Amino acid sequence: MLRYVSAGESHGPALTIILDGVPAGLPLTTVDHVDPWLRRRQGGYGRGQRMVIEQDRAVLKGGVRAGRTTGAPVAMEIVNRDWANWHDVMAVEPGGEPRKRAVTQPRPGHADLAGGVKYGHKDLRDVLERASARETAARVAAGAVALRLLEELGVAACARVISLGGIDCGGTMDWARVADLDASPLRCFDADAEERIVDLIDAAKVQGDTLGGVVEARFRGVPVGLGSYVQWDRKLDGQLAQAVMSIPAIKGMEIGDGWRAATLPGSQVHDAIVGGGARYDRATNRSGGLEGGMTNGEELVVRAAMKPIATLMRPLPTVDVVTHAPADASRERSDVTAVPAASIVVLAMCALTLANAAADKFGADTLLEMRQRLEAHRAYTAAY
Ligand code: EPS
Repeated sequence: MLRYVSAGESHGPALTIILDGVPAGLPLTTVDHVDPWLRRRQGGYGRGQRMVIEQDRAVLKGGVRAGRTTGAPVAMEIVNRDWANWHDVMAVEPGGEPRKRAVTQPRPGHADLAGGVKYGHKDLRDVLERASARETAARVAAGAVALRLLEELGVAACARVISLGGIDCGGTMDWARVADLDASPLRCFDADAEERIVDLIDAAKVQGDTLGGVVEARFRGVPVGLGSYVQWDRKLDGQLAQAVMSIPAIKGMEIGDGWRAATLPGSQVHDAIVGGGARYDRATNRSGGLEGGMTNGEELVVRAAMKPIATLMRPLPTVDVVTHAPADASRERSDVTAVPAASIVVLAMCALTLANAAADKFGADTLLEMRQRLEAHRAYTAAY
């Protein structure tokens, strides 16, 4: 089993990542395999000042020797460069009361109020520092290791933006152009729509507002039979939903045609099985590569809806948790939109889920054993 946990605050010294269950023998360096994903997460038009300060890099702290995983937990750290500006506010030592830069005016839509009530904080910074989407950098570092493992198993991945601020920019999926997405300010294939969206983001910034959108993660080369139908918590669609819905600001997710499928008759929703002679193909891939909670060998297509970021420069009404007087919600430095970044985070979380399912099916102590089992599975599938 692949298990991921993280720790660390947005303006604390660092984010700490532990990934347990990575097989031994996986070639892994942060420079080649993790940092490029961290860079992608930092990018995208509409990001705020924080992304100017940070140049996220992962430092391996355990589980790797001489560029190969050992089978021990993989530990990584991402230093927060902004920590240098927050020492006095975020110091771990006792003292420092009254606290500097205390937050008492909870932002609607953020974890502030419910988190303050739940953990008994009146300085809501104790909540927002961990609830901050900064934590998604840790997810991406862990996801990058999962992507590395999936790559070794012959799985290719792509993250892109489908719409932003209500403007569609999906265009046609094109695996040959996946590298171009890194050069696109919005990680999309439609350059015309992109220009209009950039204008929309500029306008939202002037208005002190924020924008959401829809992102997509795709995987191809996924073996048949990851996940299972036999028990509710082994269904891969359910596991993907947990992984994706846990990302800050994600409010919906779908697999394949998803919500649209609910509006169509069954004949236009399901994918005809074609072929012959132990060869099974699909005429379409409306199910997005998942049937009965299992991968079916088609491309896995997951989409997620991100709401606009809750920190508004023109804030919504709130109530101060100390004075109990009506107030404007607190303003923290933030992004106008982080939808392109969210595509990378969704990809990372799906990769962790898929890698876990692969470890479950082909599970082994070493990458070599895992590949041998995958090869045997491919031979069996081809003759089924
Ligand atoms: C983020 C870091 C944060 C925010 C943003 C995403 O840094 P700071 O609070 O210092 O500006 O820019 O977080 C949020 C929008 C949020 O609501 O938490 C990051 O690393 O992605």
